[in-house]
Amino acid sequence: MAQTLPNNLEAFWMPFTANRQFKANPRILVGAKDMHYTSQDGRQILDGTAGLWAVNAGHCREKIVKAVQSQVAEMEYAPSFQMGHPSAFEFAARLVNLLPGDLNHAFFTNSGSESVDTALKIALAYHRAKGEGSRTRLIGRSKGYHGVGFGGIAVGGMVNNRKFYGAYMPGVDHLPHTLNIQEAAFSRGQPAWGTHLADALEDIVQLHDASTIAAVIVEPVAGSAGVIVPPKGYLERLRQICDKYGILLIFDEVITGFGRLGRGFAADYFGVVPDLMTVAKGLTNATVPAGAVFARKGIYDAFMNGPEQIIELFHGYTYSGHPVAMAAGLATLDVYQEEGLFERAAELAPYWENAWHSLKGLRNVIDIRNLGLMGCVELDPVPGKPTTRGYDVFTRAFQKGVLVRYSGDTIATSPPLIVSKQQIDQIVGTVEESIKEAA
Ligand code: PXG
Repeated sequence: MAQTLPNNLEAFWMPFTANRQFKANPRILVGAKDMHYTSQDGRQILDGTAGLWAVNAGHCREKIVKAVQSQVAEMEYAPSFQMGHPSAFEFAARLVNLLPGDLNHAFFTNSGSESVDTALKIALAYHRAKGEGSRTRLIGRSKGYHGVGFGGIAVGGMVNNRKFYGAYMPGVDHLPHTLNIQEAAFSRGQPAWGTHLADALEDIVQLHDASTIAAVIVEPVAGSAGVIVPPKGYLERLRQICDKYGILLIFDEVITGFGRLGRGFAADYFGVVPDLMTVAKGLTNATVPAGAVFARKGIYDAFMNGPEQIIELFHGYTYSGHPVAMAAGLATLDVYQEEGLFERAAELAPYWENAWHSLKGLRNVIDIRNLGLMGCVELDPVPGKPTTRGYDVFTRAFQKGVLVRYSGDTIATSPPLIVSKQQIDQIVGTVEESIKEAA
């Protein structure tokens, strides 16, 4: 059903978008079902990115739509401060059942950025509650993306997300990122090179002393920076060093959570349980904005010690545990489970890997990286004009009916987990054609 384009695109200041470039040549989506968007000019666009790494069960799934419709009609909102409503407790209980280890508690937020800031605050307050208030330093990683709050950009490592915003938060150090095209280009899955990079945490401890360090936050697989897969043994080593020094390990699973790697969470996939985990996106299949932080039992318990009439954590959002988000989330979990979508992603992962790596040798392709149903192709930048080749490939693919993400000269993909092999071929084939045609 074609809809008319509003005749003025000026008022909406678009996020993470070259506004003038977009408004001169807009790409407008007006409908969505399963694996496809409908564009404003009436074309079916195969969704190679699950929206923004989020719509893991596919678009407009009937069960989720109905759950949202009925919740919004029954009780559209109820507070979670000093009040409760059943679906928030039910959703939290079902979520923690899915999680590895003793990640037994869920704190609800509205986005990945809020989840990150929440997790950092819990980490700081936890040490204080344990009588170790000197542990205030936070460690992120170069090329990390942890959303756009001041906490998230402080621990994040993407320079354009940081350099405009002053001094953000003090007391933050960064581990080196693990991308090394010279050593590990075209690795299938986890690269063999780079485990030693985790030892940089030891160096930071030697510099500042463990007694000053609260937490380390990393994406198990970096998404936004272009599918940077951890070297074999790297996350295990980070876990060991954190344990040795009493430092909390936070996994930011906003992208890797909910089946992206073919298991519930990256923590399951890698067999490494963090102390805190942040999620959003796939939590509600992106139907309603929502995020969460999961905490291990010992962390929650550390807060439950003072007088019972005192609020244990002075933190929360008007919309924490919003009933419509909880309804969407419960229905989303049903769909994931009834359709075995995490297992489906695991079954498709080898096919996905082969499809992407078939592009090795194509002109201008300098690396291909993949894990689970995440994949990316790194292009050699046009000399003196970084990002133009990535944009060229992205717009050509869109014209050919496939939505991919481009970030600089990296083309990234992460389809809904309901993708078929034929659709994988269409995504990869379209990217191939677009790379061949692009300057
Ligand atoms: N952590 C991670 C690991 C993320 O990927 C956030 C936190 C922030 O989530 P919110 O909900 O506040 O946006 C993210 C978000 C992209 C892209 O294509 C990635 C994200 C968002 C938009 C675009 O790289 N990730």
